[in-house]
Amino acid sequence: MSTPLPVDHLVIGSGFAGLAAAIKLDEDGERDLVVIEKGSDVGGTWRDNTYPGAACDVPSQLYSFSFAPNPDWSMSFSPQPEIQAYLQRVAREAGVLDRFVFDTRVETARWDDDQQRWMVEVTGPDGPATYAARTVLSGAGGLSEPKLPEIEGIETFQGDVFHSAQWDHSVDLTGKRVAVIGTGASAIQLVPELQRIAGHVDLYQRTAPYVLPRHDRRYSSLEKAALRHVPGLQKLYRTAIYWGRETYVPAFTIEPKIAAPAKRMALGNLKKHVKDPVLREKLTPTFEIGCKRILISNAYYPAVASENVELVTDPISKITGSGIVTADGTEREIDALVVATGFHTTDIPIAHAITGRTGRTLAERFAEHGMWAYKGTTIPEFPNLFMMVGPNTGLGHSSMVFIIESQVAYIRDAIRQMRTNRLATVEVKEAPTADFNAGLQKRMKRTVWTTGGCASWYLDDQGRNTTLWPHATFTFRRLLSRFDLSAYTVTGETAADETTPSREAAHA
Ligand code: N01
Repeated sequence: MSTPLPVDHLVIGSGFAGLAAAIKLDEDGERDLVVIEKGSDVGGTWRDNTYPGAACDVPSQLYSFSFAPNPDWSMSFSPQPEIQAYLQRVAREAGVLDRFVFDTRVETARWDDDQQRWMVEVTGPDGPATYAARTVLSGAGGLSEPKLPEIEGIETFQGDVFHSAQWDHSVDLTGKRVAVIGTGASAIQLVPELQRIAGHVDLYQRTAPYVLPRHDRRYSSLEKAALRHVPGLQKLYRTAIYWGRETYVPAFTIEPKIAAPAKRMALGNLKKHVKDPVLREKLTPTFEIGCKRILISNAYYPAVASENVELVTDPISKITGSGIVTADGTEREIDALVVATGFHTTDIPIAHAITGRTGRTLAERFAEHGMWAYKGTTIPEFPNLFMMVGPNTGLGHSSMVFIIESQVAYIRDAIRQMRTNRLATVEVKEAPTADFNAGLQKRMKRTVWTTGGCASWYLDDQGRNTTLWPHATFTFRRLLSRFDLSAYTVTGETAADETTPSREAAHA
């Protein structure tokens, strides 16, 4: 076995979260840091989701780092290639890329209580390696592991088949008969693109979503110049969008009736674009708006109403070598199959890879009570582990970048306090974690995600919402504004900690 490489901080993933952590820790002078990234580039979900039509449904001005404003967004809702290019540029300009290790996967991370370090096994192009890290910051993402549908016979299909998050650009779907399974946020973006090029599209819908109009527009050169040159303008614009979005929170978390105008708007959008009453009926949601993610598109309903698209609502019973069979016995032949069936959200793969102080994996710990964490970030039994986009940090209404920056601020403060107080470890206590989560789950009872009459990826198999944040995002920011050491059990540094060579020294 190779000698472990000592490192102060090991970050998993280089999406928005991993990148923000690397940049901000670097600014704090925490230079002994490595970012392990399984892909060949930065970007996370924005690197992976390259399906046609992929774009953000949160306004670009807010869906970007507060510390790296971009006056050059072309549209009010950015397309995926622009977000990916933005992240590449931010990483390059921050000068942190020399600490990124690409094409390398974290296999396991195990807490070694004697050494008070995380032993992190990775596999990269040169084979396996081990890091001995003081802290691990996971930015592995909540929507990173594609979820494939468990449908009888899917493995026997002879044509091309791929998940929306693993789009196979080598397959030309022009003129082909294509089936799409799923009608979530990804599907509604890719279906209009497929409809334009495919010969025929069968769209398999299990649950009809609410789809609002997408108020998207191109920024003029004048607007871009103003955002670039007028002091404070872009910040003001971002702030206005932020507060506009926060006004949605009560409709999700307190009283769904407040969302009645949004519901009317979505049904009006459907009525405007779909004239056939039978099709319209099939596309009409049967649950409260907000229970599932509210989608936005101007192109989806017109695409579904097109001649070359069939909306199939009969349940799928099996997939054959050449088509899909529904419960009524109909088989529809296809050349290619796109599964837009979402992600593993409440059973995140990284939880199986991380083993804490007591010898239990995160997944085993979560099995007790569902995914949980203190302030979405730290977990009892897992010293010096910080999760970004952890349990109950997801949003249905605003930008995850705001949440990520709040968590990064909390983690920076933790690391600062560890340095100042010469602490080797910080581990959140059980009681504050249990209290925090009891409060969240109590609050969940009245949210539309619980009362709205739908099944969604927000809920785990016990019906607990372990994914979303049920308050305003400014509440989250306030809660994480300072690392509250009193909620943690700590141990002091030993002489050995002080003499550990830096990673650079170990490499030299
Ligand atoms: O996945 P989803 P997604 N047979 O889980 C259906 C983010 N995102 O990739 O509703 C048949 O929402 C399932 O049906 P049902 C965003 O947070 C953001 O679309 O469960 N159907 C559903 O229709 C989003 O919420 C952007 O009944 C099956 C669909 O597949 C999250 O990613 C863009 C099935 C899955 O929808 C996930 O979105 C895209 C089966 N066996 C995504 N299994 C932005 O713009 C599942 N389905 C920022």
